[in-house]
Amino acid sequence: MFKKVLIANRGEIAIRVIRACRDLGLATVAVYSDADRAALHVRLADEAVRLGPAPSSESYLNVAALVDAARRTGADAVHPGYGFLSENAAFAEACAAAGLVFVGPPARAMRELGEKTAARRLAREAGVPTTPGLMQALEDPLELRRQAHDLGVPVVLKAAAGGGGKGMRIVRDEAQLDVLIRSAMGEARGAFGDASLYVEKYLEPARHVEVQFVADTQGRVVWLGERDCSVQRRHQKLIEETPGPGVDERIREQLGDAAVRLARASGYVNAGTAEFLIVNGAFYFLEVNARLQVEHPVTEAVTGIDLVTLQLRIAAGEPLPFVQGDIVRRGHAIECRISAEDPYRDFIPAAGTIGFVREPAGPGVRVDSSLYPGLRVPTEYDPLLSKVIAHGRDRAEALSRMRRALRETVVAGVRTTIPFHQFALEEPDFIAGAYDTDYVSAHWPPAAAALPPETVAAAAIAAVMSRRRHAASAEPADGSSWRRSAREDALR
Ligand code: MV4
Repeated sequence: MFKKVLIANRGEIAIRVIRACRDLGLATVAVYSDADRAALHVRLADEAVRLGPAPSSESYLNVAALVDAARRTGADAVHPGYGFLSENAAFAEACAAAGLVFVGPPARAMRELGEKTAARRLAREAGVPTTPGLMQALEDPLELRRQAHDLGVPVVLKAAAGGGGKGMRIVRDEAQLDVLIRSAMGEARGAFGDASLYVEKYLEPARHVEVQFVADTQGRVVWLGERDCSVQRRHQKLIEETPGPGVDERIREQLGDAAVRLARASGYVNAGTAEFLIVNGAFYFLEVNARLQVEHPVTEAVTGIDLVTLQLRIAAGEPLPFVQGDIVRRGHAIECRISAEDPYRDFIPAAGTIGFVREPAGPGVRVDSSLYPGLRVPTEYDPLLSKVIAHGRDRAEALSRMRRALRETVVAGVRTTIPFHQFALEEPDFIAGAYDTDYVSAHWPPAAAALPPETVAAAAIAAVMSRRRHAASAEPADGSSWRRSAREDALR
């Protein structure tokens, strides 16, 4: 086992990794940008190294600065968390070249799975059903149009170098194809430096289900159950749970088997996730995420396995401490992501300084959080602040504990996704487990009558206060640019 781990990330996941290192007796090195000087992960690590200015490109994506920080502090391993450089094969190689163990899959596996049509070809060769569509990335908009036309709308355009919905466009009307191809290519070029796209038949309504797997350096692969992640907005997940409400034992075994075959076919080592769509009892492979995922705690809750210490042990060359037959999944777990987004304004990122914070606790409740009073929520990064995870003997108990946890939670100073979660946990379709990828657009925002009165009151107070602030500053005297009324705000 190594002695000192550099955590190439920020926020709640950096804290999660620091905790795992502590549990293993490993020293920790945090890194931070100028926007994160006062962040919790910096204070919780043994040491911290400044990377650079706030923009990710100059800090958390700065490979040279990260490798240099590891060298200067004598770290012998690097944990990338999720996002940032976690699926970047060049970063894994740069770590290896500097004599650092990268806590993640081999660069070769990352590269193959990162090119999403290569991953689709790999799935096909491994006998895993994929969504109908292209098996080769295209850079020519005319060729893309022809292929999309042949598939027939609805289709979805996806960035070949992307994943997770970035650069993704759903095309329901062929007349919009050209415009959407252009905008998807632009977004893909901007986000990944690669404009190439592929096109798939758009399947709906579907459940979005992913399978957690772990693989060691000795070639053993074990799957640890699935997570339903259908509740998303702007391709950001809001709620995840395990087991998936619509997943029966037969399809669960098939999904697990498919995930293991994908892991073996790609030469995977460490923790990974295979994403699928389930439509009418049939499943289709989407992509493999070659990293730890945000929602890993729900799998930890039902399996009792600490995935982050396991990642570190695997990276150190230790064999998996269990075989498939040892895996017992107990009860049900659900996660609500608390992000600095305004659920009443289409989940646009919200800015602010955290005032009062109260985070929940008690039986069956876990919180992975980067919150503290006085935190200035940076707008440069992902808006995730905290994750609340509830575990129970069955789904009803997990949901009940989540309701209790959300009632206890207070995050003052910034709009958060909490009102959405409180809504969903009381909403009949969600309670029945009868939801799919259309859930958020079909149910949110609800009519004001369906909102809890305290939510309407809070929105009204917030609107009045923000109007007062604006009135005292630079608003035109005729009030022409004043904000919507409190009631309109509440209704949105
Ligand atoms: C799809 C799909 C339907 N058909 N692909 C979203 C992120 C990602 N990794 C894959 N995603 C999807 N890919 C095909 N061919 C549906 C989703 C999807 C989704 C789409 C719209 C709104 C919410 C969604 C939630 C989960 C998955």
